[in-house]
Amino acid sequence: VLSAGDKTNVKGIFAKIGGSAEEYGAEALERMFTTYPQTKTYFPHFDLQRGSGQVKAHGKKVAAALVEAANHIDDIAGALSKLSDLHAQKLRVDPVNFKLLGQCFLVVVAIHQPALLTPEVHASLDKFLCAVGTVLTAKYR
Ligand code: ZNH
Repeated sequence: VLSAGDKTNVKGIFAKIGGSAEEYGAEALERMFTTYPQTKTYFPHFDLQRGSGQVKAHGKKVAAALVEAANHIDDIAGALSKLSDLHAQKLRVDPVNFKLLGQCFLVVVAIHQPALLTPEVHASLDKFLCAVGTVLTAKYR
């Protein structure tokens, strides 16, 4: 469960990241595909080469969903309800992969914003990304 402090930290870091979130989303995906090649199996229809326009566009969508979740941090399930349906009914991404992408996103933030990612903010962002993963896999059965 995200504490009041976690919520403040998460909103704060997204505010500071601003428009770079889109880039970070794409970089996190690239990092995930390189580090955990098994994750590529969900994207057989994508060009997954470095600098791929499809990965950039997808990174933008993922980042937008994270920003949306951060903006509705008291009701992440409501904010991502449609996306949760999509992942459960259509995409059926194995839940372990959400942890992998979350870790990659943390690494990307750490690389670009080392000063912002204090241990407290790191812990809060980690909890938040886990919460998003939980929501996106909540409707699996
Ligand atoms: Zn996912 C899709 C988000 C994770 C896989 N996604 C998607 C989208 C979004 C997202 C926003 C779009 C939708 C529409 O279009 O409507 N994801 C997300 C998030 C996360 C995720 C936020 C966390 C954090 N995913 C994930 C993972 C995976 C995935 C982990 C694997 C590995 N997704 C996916 C796919 C898709 C998606 C496959 C589809 C794509 C296309 O386009 O086709």
